Amino acid sequence: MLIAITREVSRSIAQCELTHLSRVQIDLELARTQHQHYQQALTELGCKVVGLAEQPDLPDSVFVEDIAIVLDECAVITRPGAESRRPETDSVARKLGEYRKLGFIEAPGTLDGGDVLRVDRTLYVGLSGRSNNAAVDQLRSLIARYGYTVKAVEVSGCLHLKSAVSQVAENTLLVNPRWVKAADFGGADFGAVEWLEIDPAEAYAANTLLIDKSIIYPTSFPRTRQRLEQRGIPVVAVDVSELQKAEGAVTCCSLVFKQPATAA
Ligand code: CIR
Repeated sequence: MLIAITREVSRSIAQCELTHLSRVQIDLELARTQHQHYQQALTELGCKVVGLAEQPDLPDSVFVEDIAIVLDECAVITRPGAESRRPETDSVARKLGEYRKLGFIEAPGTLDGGDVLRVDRTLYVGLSGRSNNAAVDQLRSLIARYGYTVKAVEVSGCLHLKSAVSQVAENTLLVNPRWVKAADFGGADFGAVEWLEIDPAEAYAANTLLIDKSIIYPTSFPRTRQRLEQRGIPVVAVDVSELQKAEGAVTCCSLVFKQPATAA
């Protein structure tokens, strides 16, 4: 059983952080409807959705991915790079504490979960505007005991590492080659992983949420979707236009992890 932690879209989402996008009006009701459809997609793919209460004063709190890294053995609560997002951690930590032992990133470390791409036992961490080397070192020392390798990689031109690269199948990564370098992901620990490039006309198309063998994927990238389907990757398409205006995507709206076998 997979658990997917989500959080209702905040009524203050119009005041969200924006780094690479200009502010445009967000339709709150539509954002909430789209978020419900996203949660339905998670349910259809076998997740039990655990919804956290809305945080009316925290505009970006729907983007729960940034607040934790959840592994089978533990969860690490981040210290988000944007100061406005740091109060989001308390309630996520309380919920995750029901499922995992917790570790914490501390100052001067800053880390957003959107910068962490796990492939098997390797965690790639994007050194974006949100995540720094101090956090990489802390993350490494928190999880090395479980046999994970933590590797910092350069990312430029986008908000997070997973804006530029995400996993779409056991052995395939979807990538925007303008924002990350394939060579950074090489090495013996990376085995025979293949790169699939996005359609160049769809810069934001590299973020997908892999659940088992299917991906949840925005409707707004039809060209890249065609590339994915040609590879035989099952796509569950969701319209997330309003969350995209807040610089969100599909990985960022959930924390998906295995329920421990011993949990009720
Ligand atoms: C932010 O700038 O923090 C939010 N407006 C968007 C966060 C999106 N998070 C993600 O893709 N992991």
